[in-house]
Amino acid sequence: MTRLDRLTLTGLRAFAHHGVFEHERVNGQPFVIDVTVHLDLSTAGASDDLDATIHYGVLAEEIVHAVEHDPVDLIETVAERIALLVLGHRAARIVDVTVHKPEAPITVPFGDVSVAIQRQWTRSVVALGANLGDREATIRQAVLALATHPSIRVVAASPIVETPALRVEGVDEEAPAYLNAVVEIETALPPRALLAELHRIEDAHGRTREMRWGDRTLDLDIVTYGHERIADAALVVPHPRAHERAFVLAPWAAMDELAHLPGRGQVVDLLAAVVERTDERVDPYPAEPLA
Ligand code: A4P
Ligand code: MG
Repeated sequence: MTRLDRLTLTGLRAFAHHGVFEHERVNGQPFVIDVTVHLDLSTAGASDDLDATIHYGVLAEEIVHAVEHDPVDLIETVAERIALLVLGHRAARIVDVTVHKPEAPITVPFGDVSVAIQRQWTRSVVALGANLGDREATIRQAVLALATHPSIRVVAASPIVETPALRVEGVDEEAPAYLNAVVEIETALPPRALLAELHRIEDAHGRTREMRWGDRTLDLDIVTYGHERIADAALVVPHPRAHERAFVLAPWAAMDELAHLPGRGQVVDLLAAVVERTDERVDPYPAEPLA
């Protein structure tokens, strides 16, 4: 990671209609915002070039505009919105956002109430699979949908491979074969928001869910999210089966021979173990590079 410096805006004032009470939505109230952007300012300092940093005047206006539109219930939601906006600036790596609501409807005397969040661009590996429809076109469109999302950047993409369908009962040579690939992304979205975005892209490609490990037009899985370990009802990261699947490990190793799966080891070693143990085939698939 390059050195990180800081650009700070404090006490930004906005008038908005956020809140759970009807009178808050009708009358509005003041909100005060503090933002610290962590970024590398050395190039701007050496070159005196505004394009190498973030224009604080423009940023301040963008933040106030974002706060003053589209009322929501929670200042948490407002903070999340501001964080995504700030991280949309190319130079920003990490952002601290505090949203104060000094006139919040609290029935006892108080000085201030606020929430503070930190968000950052995080590396993540996403696996793609398709065994119905125009598989290659679907995978390409999914990568494009990721690449054009304002809070996602595609850093690297694997070759596309062709693999026999793995069912709950084992490899099924009779089922339509899969095309699989993985991409490495950077995202400003927190893990659950990233998952929601992947589901949205799956749904846009006609994904249905009739049976576990059943045929599908598109499957998008989060394999890793930074070094984070997550295990709740909706999301398990690293993906609990990635370490034992040739259709994830083979394209991943081809994309990045030094890749590491947190808690499991080097991807090339995991792949060698799977090849040794199973009859899962991974065939090259002739296609233009994904990214
Ligand atoms: N979920 C939990 N953790 C994650 C995560 N890290 N990434 C939850 C994505 N989703 C995650 O997934 C079911 C639920 O898992 C989601 O609602 C999400 O909240 P799903 O996509 O609806 O269903 P699924 O994919 O059938 O389930 P599952 O168990 O995740 O399947 P897998 O393990 O992804 O396997 N054979 C070949 N050759 N190639 C393939 O790509 N894929 C599968 C699916 C089976 N056989 C295959 C392939
Ligand atoms: Mg899935």
